[in-house]
Amino acid sequence: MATTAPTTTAPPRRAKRRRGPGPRRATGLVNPTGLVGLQAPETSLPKPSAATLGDIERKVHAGERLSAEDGLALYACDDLPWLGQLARLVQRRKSGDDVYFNINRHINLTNICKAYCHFCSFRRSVGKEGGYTMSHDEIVSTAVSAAPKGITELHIVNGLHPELDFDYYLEALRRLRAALPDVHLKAFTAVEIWWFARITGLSYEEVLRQCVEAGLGSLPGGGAEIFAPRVRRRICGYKSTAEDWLEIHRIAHGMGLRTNSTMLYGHIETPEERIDHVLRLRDLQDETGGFQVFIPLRFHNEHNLMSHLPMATPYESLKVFTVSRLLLDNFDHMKAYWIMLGLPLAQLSLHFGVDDLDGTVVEERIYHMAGAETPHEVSQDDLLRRIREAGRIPVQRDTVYNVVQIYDN
Ligand code: V47
Repeated sequence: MATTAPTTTAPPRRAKRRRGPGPRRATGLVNPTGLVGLQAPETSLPKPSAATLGDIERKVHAGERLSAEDGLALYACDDLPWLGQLARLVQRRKSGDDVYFNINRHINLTNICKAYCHFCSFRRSVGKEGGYTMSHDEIVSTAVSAAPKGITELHIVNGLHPELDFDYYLEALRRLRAALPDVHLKAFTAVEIWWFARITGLSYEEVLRQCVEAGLGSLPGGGAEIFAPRVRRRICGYKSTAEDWLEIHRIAHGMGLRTNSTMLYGHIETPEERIDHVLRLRDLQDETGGFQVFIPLRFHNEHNLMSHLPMATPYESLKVFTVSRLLLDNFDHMKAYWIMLGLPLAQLSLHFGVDDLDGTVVEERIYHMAGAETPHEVSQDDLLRRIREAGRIPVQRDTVYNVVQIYDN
């Protein structure tokens, strides 16, 4: 894969910038040097009483919805095994002993990005060392080279390139669909859809319609970060607001597209802000039913503007998984993205509400540039072994959770 400017069919440059319907905030680019003093919040939640926890346990057993206050009590609870049992109970009702995975390949078409998200180690500015943009030939050959592995999905997430036309992305979809007609194209976060609307002047709906026509199958869940404006302003002030992110998913669901959802945790957010985030997702899911899965993404702290922050411990990660699973009663699945957690913690999370381990991935850039020491690829045999070792049944799925194969022997 290219790490510099492409040598074959160079991607077309956008001739003229037109503003779309996205917000015309005077935000501008955030000065990246101004925010290195961001600190993790000092949180000391009052310990919940036995009666409060007993009431939550009763609600979970009865299938009653938990409130934001219940969520806060759960974050304040230190009894991780108890939290795990409750989360596993909720998960078991949804998917029993099945644990899903898919065979996929990640491709990041470009890392050139106009936004300065403080957690991002992947982005580069135009003309700076390490920036790359793949040509269409490179995109297709990268995807085709993964086909013998039996991939059913291409996961495509990119920077907000200030000079590429929307047509570069549409052409990438068209070329991939022509080359691999049976492979599902899960592409472009809601933030990218927002960006395409800005640079073309098209509505979100029209951007999505053109993407679907070119081959888009579903949207990945990235770009959500933390919805609370206090955090968003500080860590990713340039990109779309929470309202834009949610609106784009609402429109996508209305068009029949399934989408995923994420939350970037373990930096400057408070437990209250994590709860606000998942409850906003829960509200939209009540309205549309279009989310397939919730994916908590653990912040990785190397080579970015928040490197001074400690990373969430395994204990904290498992707590985020359990509380999220308990609050998101209308979500069928919760995914542990092993690339960020490491396979050992991802495996453990199967007893803390998780029922999906993502996929084989093959090559990953966003987290590895942020210091992730996990491998770039896991073999199917390794995934099967880890799922079985946890006492569960591996189920290969496609992107929209159709069962491809059950490994129950
Ligand atoms: O939005 C970026 C996150 C997301 C860092 O839909 C970081 O199945 C941690 O969308 N540390 C993009 N996280 C990735 C994404 C995704 C990943 C896996 C599965 C799916 C899915 C979607 O990556 C960004 C941001 O939240 N991110 N930098 C970092 N240093």
